[in-house]
Amino acid sequence: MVDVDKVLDEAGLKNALVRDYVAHWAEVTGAAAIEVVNASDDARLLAEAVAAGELQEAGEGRYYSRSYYKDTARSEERTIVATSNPDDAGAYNNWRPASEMKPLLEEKMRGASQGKTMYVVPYLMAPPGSPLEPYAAGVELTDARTVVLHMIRMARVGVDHINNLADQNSFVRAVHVTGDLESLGHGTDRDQRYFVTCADERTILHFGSSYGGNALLGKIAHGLRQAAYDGFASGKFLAEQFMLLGIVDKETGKKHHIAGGFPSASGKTNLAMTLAPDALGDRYYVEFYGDDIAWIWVDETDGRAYAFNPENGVFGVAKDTNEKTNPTALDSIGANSGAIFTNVAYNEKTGEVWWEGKTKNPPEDLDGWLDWKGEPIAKRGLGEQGEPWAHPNSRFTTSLDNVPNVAKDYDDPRGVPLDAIIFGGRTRDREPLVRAFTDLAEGVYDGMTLGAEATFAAEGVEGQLRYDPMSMRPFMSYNEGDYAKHWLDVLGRATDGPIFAHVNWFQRDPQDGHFLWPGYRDNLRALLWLVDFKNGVAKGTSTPVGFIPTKEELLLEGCEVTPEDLDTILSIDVDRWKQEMGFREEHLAQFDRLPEAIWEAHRRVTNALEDTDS
Ligand code: OXD
Ligand code: MN
Repeated sequence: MVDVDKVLDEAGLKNALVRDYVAHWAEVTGAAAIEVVNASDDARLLAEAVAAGELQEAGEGRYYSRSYYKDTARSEERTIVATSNPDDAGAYNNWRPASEMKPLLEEKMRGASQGKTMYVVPYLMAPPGSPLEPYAAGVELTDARTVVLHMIRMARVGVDHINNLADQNSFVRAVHVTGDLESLGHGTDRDQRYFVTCADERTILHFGSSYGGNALLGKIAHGLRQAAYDGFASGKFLAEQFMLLGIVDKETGKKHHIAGGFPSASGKTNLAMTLAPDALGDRYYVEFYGDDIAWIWVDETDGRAYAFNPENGVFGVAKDTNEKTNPTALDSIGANSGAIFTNVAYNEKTGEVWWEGKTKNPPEDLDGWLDWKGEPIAKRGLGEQGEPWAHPNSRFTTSLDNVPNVAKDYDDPRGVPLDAIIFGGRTRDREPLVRAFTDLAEGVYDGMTLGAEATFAAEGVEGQLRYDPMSMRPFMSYNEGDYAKHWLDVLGRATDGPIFAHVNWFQRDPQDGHFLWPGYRDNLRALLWLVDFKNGVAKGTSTPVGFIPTKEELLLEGCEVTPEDLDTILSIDVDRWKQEMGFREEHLAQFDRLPEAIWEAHRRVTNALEDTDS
């Protein structure tokens, strides 16, 4: 048996409730050793992971790892929110009673870390000193060293974060046990994996993975699911899967902040890290705050909404990250960044890494290249030639201070005042470049009906979206009707609240399929219009679905877009919109307790469309 008290004393871990929690799970999991982690342990842990073969060196000061090949993505179907209140059940949160799930998970975890070290990772999901700090502390217990190294990059890690809590009990208990990955029955009816957030007890129990959001519990499980629940239970804040950026006007010195939700594969990380287009670079500078999570609240003393990114790093999708799509990301994972790559292709002779879309073609010389499963590319049979080298969900992990345009005030505990909240899906028709709403209920309604095209037509009806309310579908931790009401309540307190808008970079020509808008850095032009619109400088054109820029209001200098394409993306297709309203009605009807204000917004838009000629 490990002498838990001795280890915790030596580590200076004083919080008595954390000590009880660690002792309990040390006994349950049967771990052979316990180690308390601070961020300053990073270099030693990296060296140990390399020596143990868990990481390989990928050039100077960069690292490479592979997960078990069936353990590559967040597993929504195995993810459960468990509470003692059945009213918490919603359409998406796979609600179960806590009384059923907690004993089940304890049973799965019993003895499952035998022979391993249980790392105690005290962390904070907020800039220290933030008004939301009482919701941000946690202690992850994990039996995987690579998970610890990821947590050090993605959160603020160290014992001080929990020793000094004003309320010593205000930490999230987050237990991660890897399990025997090869015998978990992934995707079968004997699947042993469970990823459970016991939200009303602030306890997270994840069993059966060592990858991504299934294992780094500060990120999604705490930063989104638990925090969203805490925000609702306290009535104080929102926790959303949003990016956060700032736009500095160098001429006037003014700065505006925009947060936004995008379903997966809609370019959220690229937008968060964007730079101004060359032609506008003398005047505008874009600052990065975060690419995945924002916590938002209203300061009633000045009536403004504020936001911060609770994370300390970026866990970015590698696929298609390149000089054009995201040069900032490439700069943040260079030599000596300490970046960790997972499930990309790796050259065991040179330490280089590669993923689909990093360059147009894969490296020509196959010598030393291994695919994400560790198989030599040069030995691939004919039938495997077209197989991807990297897994589509392969990742890079790097800390915020490696991002070249990270905002100077990214860890300001007061957060930054929010000027706009945007939603953006991937839609090949119907959705204009940008449409803005001045009404809170219409903004929340737009978020609740956010979606992206199904990747395969077979997944749904032609033209129908896979709805992903607020880009939170996989992270909803309580009932969606209550969630919409909570949005209205929180932001309803603002007297100078953010404007809302919907953006779409992905309209295509129906004939030849080309994208009508160049995208990437040019997307800033739509955001600049939105800022002008909020400030009353641009007036836009009123349509049933919001205000759309006029051509003259968009800053188009140096932008390669044809006048015809511009006409299309600055207008609305009334017939397609009418069809969409029918789909939306069905989608919203699945949520009980949806506030009347949201239904009213839906009816207002529907009626306005009915009154408009096609
Ligand atoms: C996600 C992530 O899975 O951000 O959404 O990792
Ligand atoms: Mn995410």
